[in-house]
Amino acid sequence: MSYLSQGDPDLYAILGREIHREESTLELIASENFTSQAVMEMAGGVMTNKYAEGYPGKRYYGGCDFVDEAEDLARDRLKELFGAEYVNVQPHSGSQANMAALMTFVNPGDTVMGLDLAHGGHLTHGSPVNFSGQLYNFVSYQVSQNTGRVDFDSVYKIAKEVKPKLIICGGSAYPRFIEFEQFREVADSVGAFLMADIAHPSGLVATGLHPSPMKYCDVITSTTHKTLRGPRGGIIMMGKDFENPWGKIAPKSGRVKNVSELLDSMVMPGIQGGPLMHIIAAKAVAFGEALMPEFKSYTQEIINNAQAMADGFLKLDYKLVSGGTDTHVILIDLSNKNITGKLAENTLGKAGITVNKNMVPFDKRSPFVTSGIRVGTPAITTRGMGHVEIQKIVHWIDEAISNLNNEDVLKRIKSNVNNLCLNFPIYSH
Ligand code: DSN
Repeated sequence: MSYLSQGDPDLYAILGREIHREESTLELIASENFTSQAVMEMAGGVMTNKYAEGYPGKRYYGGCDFVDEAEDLARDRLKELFGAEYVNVQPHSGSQANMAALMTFVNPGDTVMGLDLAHGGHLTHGSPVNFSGQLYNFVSYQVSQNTGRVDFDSVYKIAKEVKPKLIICGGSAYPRFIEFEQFREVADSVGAFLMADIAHPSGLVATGLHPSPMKYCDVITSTTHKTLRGPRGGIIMMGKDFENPWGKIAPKSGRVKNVSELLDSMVMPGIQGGPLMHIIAAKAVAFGEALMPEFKSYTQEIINNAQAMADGFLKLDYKLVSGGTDTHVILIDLSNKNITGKLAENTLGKAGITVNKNMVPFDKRSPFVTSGIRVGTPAITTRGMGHVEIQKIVHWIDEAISNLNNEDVLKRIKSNVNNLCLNFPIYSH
């Protein structure tokens, strides 16, 4: 019996359509994944009922014994997963995590450097339409046109010129390992703090398949739902806590000794109220899963699949930003294929393949049109797809892009996609 089908048939039908979409199409959005049923059970469970402003042992509400246990477990598992001395598991999202970290380390008006959005950065790394670009004086650095990788000569030059208080490394569409060590050298050369946003590769970092930022960065933020395969949410970590260097005052608690206390108080009460305890508990479930040996094999397979996919595209004369990938992300520059990112996204959608249009470095088109698409392998790898399926998928993507206006071809690909998906069920129950 489904309570939803009885109580709200409209939403039950909508949910059914979404389940069908997820089951019957190929999810290649690099930031999406399919959580385990255990994670979903916790995320859909009774802890959604509980108010628990504060932190374990120091709440503003009674009745927090069991949510305290869940949050403590989430924090302990996360520390173990990344080798972090400090963690905060309360941010509702990656953007909230970034907001709390920025508000702790810099003041409004301060200069901060971040990767240009069109070069693989993120909205919260200084986009003028985001709080980050509005509150702080962001100066963007870019990738080199030749290599598609961060242009460190230029990063040094900009840093010397603008003397940032903080530099953010990482982003949303950077297919290569984030160069934490090199960024540390730049940050040290100008006395800046270094923040890593590992929202995309965090699952790969957790399993040692991507370098770790812990010893290089002052603060690290991430989401929990991409390669880490947890519920939607954010986290903040520090490899090592350190003394509050500015004598900053924390909201509510006043003067505090360590940066960890500032970060905690900036998350709550600084920018958030009641934590989402059902999500925090579901994060704990996901961190437990990520500590299992099977998770390392899974993340290795994500990378194998992405590299096989990149090779397949290169053979078909697709231009890949940076020439390939070290991770789960491939950024395809479609300018030699005579199709915009927007049209490619729509066309592939008709063929049952979900991707997102994406700006490419030095893109002349707007973010609503773009010259590229971003594809990623975390979700199809969770389904168990491997090398054989990757070859088919690359072929179908190319066939669809080459037959934009041929509805029959698109329909045939959709039916092939559907048949393939039937062999890789996500939620068999
Ligand atoms: N929207 C996320 C992504 O797709 O990478 C970043 O916030």
